[in-house]
Order: sequence, then C-alpha cells, then structure tokens
Amino acid sequence: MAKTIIISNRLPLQIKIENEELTVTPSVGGLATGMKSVHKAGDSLWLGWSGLTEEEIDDNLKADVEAASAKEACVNVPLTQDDVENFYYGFSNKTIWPLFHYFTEYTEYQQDYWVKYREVNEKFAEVVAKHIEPGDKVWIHDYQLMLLPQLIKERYPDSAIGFFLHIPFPSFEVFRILPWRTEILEGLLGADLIGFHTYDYERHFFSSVRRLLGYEINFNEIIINNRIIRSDIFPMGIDYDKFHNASVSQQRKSVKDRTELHQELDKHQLVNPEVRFILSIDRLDYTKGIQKRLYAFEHFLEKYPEYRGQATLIMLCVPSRQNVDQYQRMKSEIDELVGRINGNYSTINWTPVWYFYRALPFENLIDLYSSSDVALLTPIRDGMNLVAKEYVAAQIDSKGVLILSEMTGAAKEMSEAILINPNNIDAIADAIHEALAMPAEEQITRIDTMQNRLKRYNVEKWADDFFNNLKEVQEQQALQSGKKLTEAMQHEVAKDFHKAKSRILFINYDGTLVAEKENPQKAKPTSEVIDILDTLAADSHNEVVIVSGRDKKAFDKWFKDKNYTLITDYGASCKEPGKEWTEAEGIDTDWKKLILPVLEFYEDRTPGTFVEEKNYSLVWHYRKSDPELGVGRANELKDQLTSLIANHDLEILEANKSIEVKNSDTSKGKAAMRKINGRSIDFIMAIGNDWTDEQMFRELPDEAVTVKVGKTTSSARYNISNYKNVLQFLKVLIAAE
Ligand code: GDG
Repeated sequence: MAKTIIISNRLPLQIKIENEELTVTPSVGGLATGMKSVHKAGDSLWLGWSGLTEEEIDDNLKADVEAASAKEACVNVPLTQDDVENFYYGFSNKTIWPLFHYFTEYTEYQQDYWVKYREVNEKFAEVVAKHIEPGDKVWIHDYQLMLLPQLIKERYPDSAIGFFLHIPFPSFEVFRILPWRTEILEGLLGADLIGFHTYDYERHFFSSVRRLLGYEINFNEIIINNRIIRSDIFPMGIDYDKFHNASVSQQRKSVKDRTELHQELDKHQLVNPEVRFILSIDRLDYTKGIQKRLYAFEHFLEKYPEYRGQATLIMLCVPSRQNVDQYQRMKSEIDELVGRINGNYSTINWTPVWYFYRALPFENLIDLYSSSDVALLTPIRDGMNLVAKEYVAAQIDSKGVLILSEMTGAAKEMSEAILINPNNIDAIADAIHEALAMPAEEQITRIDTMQNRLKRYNVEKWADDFFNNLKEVQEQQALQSGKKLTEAMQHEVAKDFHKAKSRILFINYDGTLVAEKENPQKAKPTSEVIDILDTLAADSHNEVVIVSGRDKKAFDKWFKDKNYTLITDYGASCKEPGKEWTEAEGIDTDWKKLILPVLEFYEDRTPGTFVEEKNYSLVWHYRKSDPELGVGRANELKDQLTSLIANHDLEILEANKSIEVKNSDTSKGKAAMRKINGRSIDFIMAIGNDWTDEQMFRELPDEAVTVKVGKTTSSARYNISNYKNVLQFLKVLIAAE
C-alpha cells in the first residue's frame, strides 16, 4: 500500500542512553503534533536523525535504537559527529539560518560546510531509497534538507514530493549573496509542492527562481521540463485545544493542586495586587530580538515611571545551539542587561525582570501563558512564531494583550495584536503602555477574534491542507501518466503505422526534434535527427512534414535539398521536396506598419528586449530583460495590442518570453488540413510541444495519432516527455517498417 514518508532533520523522538540503557520517548513539539493526522501507524514512516551520533551509539545498541525507532514508525538517518558539526552547526545554522533571517553579518560561507550539507542530504536520500515504493508521498521539512527534493526526484521521478520551509525565505537581494544559491533553488524545485508560512516568503522565492534560474512563473506554478511545480501558503497553526484546555484545567485546580510556579505567581499577586506580568518566551536566538526587548523595557520604565514597582517582565529563554559563537556572546549580553535593569530599578518588593534560562515543563509554560497580562514578542525576524499563537490560545477569559513584531510570519494573521517594529525601542515602550492600559472589552474583542481563527486553522488542519494539496499534485501526475505514450503503446502505434500504405507525419521542430535554444539559430538539427527524418522520408509511403512558426531562412539552409515538406510561418510558407517555396495567397502584411512602432516603443523602454521581424509576423522578445519588468511590460503590451488589433484579422501568440502578432488566417492546423484534404491517407500523425501545435491536434481527424511533447494539459491523445523520447519513438516506427 502506498504510504507517506515524512522527513525532518530530527526525529520526533527523545532517545537517551544512560548506563547502557536506552530510553525512547515520543516528543510533543509542534511539528510532531501537527503530523499526528498524517503520521498514522501503518501507512506512514518518519525519517530523520535520532539525536545521537554514530560515535555515541555502541554497536550493540544500534539494533535497539533501530527497533525503538521502528516502534514509533521512525527510521534513524545515521549521522556522525563530523556530519553534525559541519552540516547542522555549520551550513544549516551558520550559513542558512543567519542569511535567511537577514543576519548577513553572521553568515559564514565555508566550502567544507557546504560539502557536508550536500553529503548529509545525500545520506538522507540513501535512507529514503531503502524505504520508498511506487505511489508513496514524501513530505520534507525545513532548511536543513533543501537539496533532498531534487535528490529524490532524480531517482524517483513519479513520486509526489512536498517541501515545507519553516523559516523565512529572504528577498532576492539577500538570497543572491549565497555562493550555492542555484544549487539550493534547484534542490527545492525537485519538489512538486513547496509550502511557505506567508505570501512574502513565497514571492521572494519566486523572485529568486525567476532571476537566478530564468523560469517563468504563472500564478503559483512553475513548469520545468514539462513538470508542474506548485507553491502555496500554509501558515502553520497550533494544537489549539491542547493549549486552551490545559489553561482552563490549570486555572480550575484548587490552590494546593497548582504547580509550584503557579502558586508563586499567585502569592506574588496577593502581596502586590497592582503587579502586572509581561511575558516573553523564546529560544535564545539572535533572531528573536531579546536584547532590544530588554532595552525597550528599560526605556518603558524610564518613560512611564508610574509602572515601576508594578510591571514585571518574565523572560523565559530556552538554551539553544550553545556551541555557536554568536549564541554564547548573546547570552552574556543578556545576562548583563538583565543585571543592569534589575540593579537600577529593583526594590525590596519588586524585581523588574525575572529571567529564566532553561526549558520549563509544559504545565509551567501554561502557568506563564495564563497568568500573564501581556505577551511581548519582538523577533527581528521569525518564520512564524508559535509562542504568539499559544499565548492567545491560553487566554481563558479572553483577556490578555499580545504585542507582536511585524517581522514575524504570525503578524500576517494576527492583526488584532499590537504590532510593533522590533527596532523601534520607543514604539515598543509605548506599546507596553498601551497594552497595560487597554480596556477589558477591547482585550476581549481582540483575543476572541484571534482565538476563533486559531481554532479553525489549527495544526492538524494545516497538515491536512498541505497533504491534500500534495495529493492533488499526485492525482495530476497520475492523470498525466495515463496519457503517457508508453513503450508498449509505441509498439501498438508502430503496428498501425506498418499496416498503413499512405502516411503523413506532421512534426514540429524546436522542442520536438531538438532542444529549444535561447538563440533559435543555434538549434541546428543533429545528425541523429537528419538520419531519422531521411530514413522516414526515403519510404515512398511516407510524407514527412516539418511544421514550424519559424520563418523559412534557417529551414532553407538546413533542409533545402531534403525529401521533406517544410511548412513555416505557421503555414504561410510551404516547400515541397524538389520544388520552390510557395507563399499562401492573399496574406496581408500591411498591418506591420501599425504594429511595428508599438513593439519598438516597448523595446526602447525595456532594456534587454528586442523586436524580430518575420515575413508574416512580428515578435517582441523579452527573455533577456529583468524578469519582473519583462512580465509587467508584456502584460501592458498585450493590453495595448488587444485593442489595436480589434479591427484586423490578427492574433497575439504568447510563447516562451515573447509576444508575437500574426495573421489569424494562418495556423498550423489550417496548414495541416490543407495537406490532407481530398487525399486518401490511412495514417496521420502530429507531434509538437508548442501551444500552436494544439491547433493541429484539434483540427486533424479523430483517428490521427496526436502526441504532445511535455506533460502539460493538451488536446493530444498522448504525451511524451521530451524531444529525446520523440526521436526514440520515431526509431520504433522505422523499425516496424
Ligand atoms: C521555527 C521557526 C516557526 C519554548 N519554550 C519552551 C517550550 N517552547 C516551545 C513553544 C513553541 C516552540 O517551543 C517555539 O516555537 P517558535 O515558533 O516560537 O520558534 P522556533 O523554535 O524558532 O521554530 C519559527 C516554527 O519553526 C514552526 O514553523 O514558527 O518561526 O523559527 O511551541 O511552546 N516548550 C516547553 N518548554 C519551554 O520552556 N515545553
């Protein structure tokens, strides 16, 4: 049975070895909870690192680790100490993490980190290879595994692969700094579905794809080698009920049953009824803006002295990545700042900052959430920030105020919070003041609105939503493979071809017989192509027709003395073997005088674009312009042309980064029909990759064998992947003769 494979850097397990004894406990983090609905026993597998290096696990314990992981439907990806050093602490956390959070000054560009990153991604791919089966869906998580989608896709082209990035995707101007930027993008584009928390991250990603790889993006889809890659927004939610219900039950507990921390908080409030708790919780990370938050709190005490003795900042910092330099430096800075504020403002009855540098158990987290009047979360950059959502979920009487940095993904969904710029110390101080003075009704309205939203789009919904989208991609793939001209079908077609006595083959050129080139003059026919066409044309039962939108210049040079029929300019010019070129009669080209100046105007005001004049059409090419400017101008031009051609028999063709204007009474379809009308032909075939070939597919009689090169939707009866497969298929036809 097809299964789901979830892949993340770490397994959702805590594995410990003490006195040669192994203990394994499932972890309860956000991702593990979210995946509950997806990671069901029996039909899913979770691949990741156990947290113990190969050096830390004795050979005799290895099997136990495997077995304990297997019990939770998990598979360990074995990593060595060196892997963890260079791949995790190195490239992931000293290169990608700072760069993607816009901390370019902390970003290290070390080749050996990169090499290890690639190697470890390959290690993950090796483990995937041992477990993947046809029809499986793969969901890869986060920035440590950005090369993995491509590594899997290369080996298993039919697998459905989803990727979700939990951190921001930076703007192009920042991303382009990375020496390995194209490799990272290509790695990600191995996925069929790429998810982000916010639209900003998605558009930054698209901008980099467009500018660095030159791919065209339509709405939220990219087509590469005929494969559709979709990207979408999935703002990660939380397990709302877990936080809300825990908070309700903590508050309902009798005083003696409450946790020690809760009792302490209660006691404090009893002694000092005026006290107001302001809470901040984060991993100790430079992205979280902890120092600026402390400066802002200090400034608040200066600016609003009436709150001295009342407002207490409870600051929980969870130790993280302690062996990275910046984290150690930051820890000392925070210690110093807390010391300074407490030293300057403390009284016998009041300490302004309560600072915890450790992780607390879940119950205590809830105690803090539910007992605090305000949550103050000021990251400089944060992919989402789940703490903001958890704080709101834990407010039981709908009171409480959230102050949230506008640089977090969560801010996009939580506009009822007081949103602040984390670098504006004065504005944060004012926000604290506003929060503490906010009337209860206003607090209730704000919290209620946010709670309703969080309840609806909880983490399970998030995972289901992503997963359903991935399923859709898989269905789309299945549909495409349904039309695939398989080898067996090629032989069936070859039998009909063999039986027929009079055959005509319409074959497009660029992208069908040869690879498409940026400069069409360079797309010369290879000797293989010539051999195949010559062999087909040598059989008197066959008529080989090359149909193209090109003008006749290049074809005249390459195929002049060949035994094939050439149709160019979408059917306006035609050359039969041994004869001269003929032009379709009555094609008006006077319109060029009207259109050419318009196209030239766009050429002048859009650097990198140029106008090509063909015999029967005019083309404005923008593939060398700034991609975003090019697309914008192309849309403008299309609008202008649409109104200009209203009273003419003209049509606009949009091809790969070009806009072409041509007479509407010429088309490949019409040209093909002219060739077969009135003749008795018992085998008709058309092959093409372009959308102008669709006219041929539609107009030819139903019994014609029509083949679309590429996997996108088409009126053709069959699909074939690329031009190489076309050549292969033509050889199958030849062999049948
Ligand atoms: C990354 C992205 C994105 C914290 N202290 C304790 C504790 N926590 C829990 C919180 C929360 C989680 O840790 C922290 O989540 P965040 O989202 O705030 O931040 P990151 O760890 O940086 O996560 C982030 C996230 O991925 C998801 O996509 O939102 O932007 O950076 O769930 O509750 N839990 C316990 N004790 C603590 O002391 N038990």
